[in-house]
Amino acid sequence: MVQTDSLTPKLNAFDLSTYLAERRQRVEAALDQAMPVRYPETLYESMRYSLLAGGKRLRPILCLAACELVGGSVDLALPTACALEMIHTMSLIHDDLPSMDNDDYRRGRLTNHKVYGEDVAILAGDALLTYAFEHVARYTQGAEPERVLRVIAGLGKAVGGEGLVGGQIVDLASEGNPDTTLDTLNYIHNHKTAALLEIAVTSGAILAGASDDQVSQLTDYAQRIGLAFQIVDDILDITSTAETLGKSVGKDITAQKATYPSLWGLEESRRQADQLIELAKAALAEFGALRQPLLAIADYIVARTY
Ligand code: GRG
Repeated sequence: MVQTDSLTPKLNAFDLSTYLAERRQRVEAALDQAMPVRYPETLYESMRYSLLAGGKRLRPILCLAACELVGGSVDLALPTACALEMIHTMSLIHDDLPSMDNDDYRRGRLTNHKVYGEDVAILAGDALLTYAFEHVARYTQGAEPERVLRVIAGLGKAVGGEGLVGGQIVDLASEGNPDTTLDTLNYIHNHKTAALLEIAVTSGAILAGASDDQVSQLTDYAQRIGLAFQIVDDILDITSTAETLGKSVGKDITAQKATYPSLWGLEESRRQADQLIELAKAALAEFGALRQPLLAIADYIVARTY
């Protein structure tokens, strides 16, 4: 048991689905406003096609929750929250390309390159990625410039060779290799999945003026939910359906990809994910009642069905 303090009844009463629905709405509206169609229209239509295609909006919601946890406002972190979703969407567009995972469906609709062609999809990803940085720099208001710089540096690290790109290249190199080790699998997903979740959480806190100790506790929280998120993703690829996930299923087995279930089996994978979530929640022990959303989101990550 992690939650044994006097806050437990209040924390249990937290209504996560209302919270997520309200936050999603706020993020959707901000994304819609941030990315109007302009010339050259095909590019912007392609960017909006994927950016406004739904999705859980987990990264922006985590960013806003971490900002509020440390005493900041939603408005303070909203540009960074939008930038995180732009970066995440870019990574999905590029991940789905024929030269990467070669997927036809994402978020319940045809992938970007299936609709706009590979050339436009690559450029839409590039434009989303670069605009994300511009958006943070141009529209963040009320934060000390040094904090904004830290956020921009952190976003760059999370995307590049020490983040998404590093994880993706090791993932591609491991495809079809039956000897992929747990260390390699952890490397892939700490970079491909956990790195962006980590900067999502820490960026919100940094903007609100979190201390080094607080950032370090939130980093522990984010790395643990990040790995748990990926373990659940691997499980759902086996146990769920394309209709529920809005993307192809069973691809990991077809591509002979090492996954957590392929190394541990389904039951042990679930146990490991649960254990990581308990450790993630424990990392927030020193925060007060405002940690409710982050605790509930951690539970949601292992309970999710899509
Ligand atoms: C070009 C800079 C650059 C990077 C691209 C393609 C790539 C490098 C990295 C792949 C990263 C990737 C797609 C990781 C998978 C992360 C993951 C678990 C995605 C699913 O996230 P959800 O479930 O999706 O939050 P929704 O649709 O709900 O947002």
